[in-house]
Amino acid sequence: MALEQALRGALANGELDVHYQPIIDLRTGRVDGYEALMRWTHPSLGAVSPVDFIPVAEDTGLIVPAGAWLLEEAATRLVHWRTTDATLHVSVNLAVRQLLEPGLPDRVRDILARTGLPPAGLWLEVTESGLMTDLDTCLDVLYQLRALGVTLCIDDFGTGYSSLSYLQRLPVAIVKVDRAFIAGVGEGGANESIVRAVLAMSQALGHRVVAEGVETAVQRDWLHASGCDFGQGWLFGRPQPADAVRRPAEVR
Ligand code: G
Ligand code: G
Ligand code: MN
Ligand code: NA
Repeated sequence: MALEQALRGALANGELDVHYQPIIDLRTGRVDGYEALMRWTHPSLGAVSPVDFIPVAEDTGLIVPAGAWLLEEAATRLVHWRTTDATLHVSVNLAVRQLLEPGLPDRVRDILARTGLPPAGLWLEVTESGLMTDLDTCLDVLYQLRALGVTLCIDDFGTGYSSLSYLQRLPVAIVKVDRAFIAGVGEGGANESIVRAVLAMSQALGHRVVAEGVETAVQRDWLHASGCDFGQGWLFGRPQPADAVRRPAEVR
């Protein structure tokens, strides 16, 4: 189909780009790192939403070369940014297709070696729903990745299984709470008890928590007061091209 044909040429034609969205340490208000998000601008279609092209990239397997390109691009960028702030991290989404591709841990190890990014400076995000397609194989790969020293995150938490026993089996250090649950917190919304439960569960397992989709100061303050470690969302900054991104020096 048309999108698939167009996407096949995107990587070779230099149509892919990376935007970066800041992830804020809620205790200090400082930028702790960035999530790298893939963007595609086709010469005639214009900007194609990741919501439309990521699933196509996954189905066709194009996510494997595109994801490898993104990993290297983001790691290279971070090494550059770390010359002025040596603690910054970059967080990269991994589709299940990438996890299941043999050799991912080797690829990640190569990229870390070539770019010089310390392993802990790389966060890798996987979704609950993705892992469920082949949990045993995914777990095996996740353990290999963790052995490299990278930081693993469960993304979109709350939208899938989200059980305590499931979370306990995953070798992750970070839980990213889906933005659907962040709406209305601080205003007495029903989500408050859900987010409190996720925070308690994560803390019990020793995981740190990122709240996604933080749009207001009220949400930020409630999350901070409730013990959430990090926030990400339009309040702090939208995903932007590397040269436009908010840098850590701008304390807010
Ligand atoms: O950035 P928003 O920017 O619109 O992204 C929409 C969706 O696309 C999100 O669910 C996000 O996780 C996903 N996405 C963005 N970039 C990547 C990527 O590089 N890899 C994968 N697997 N998903 C991505
Ligand atoms: O699925 P994932 O969480 O990786 O994708 C993040 C998506 O959420 C991106 O599309 C990004 O543009 C979007 N996003 C980031 N911050 C906000 C926010 O504060 N509000 C809303 N509505 N969307 C956001
Ligand atoms: Mn993500
Ligand atoms: Na998410």
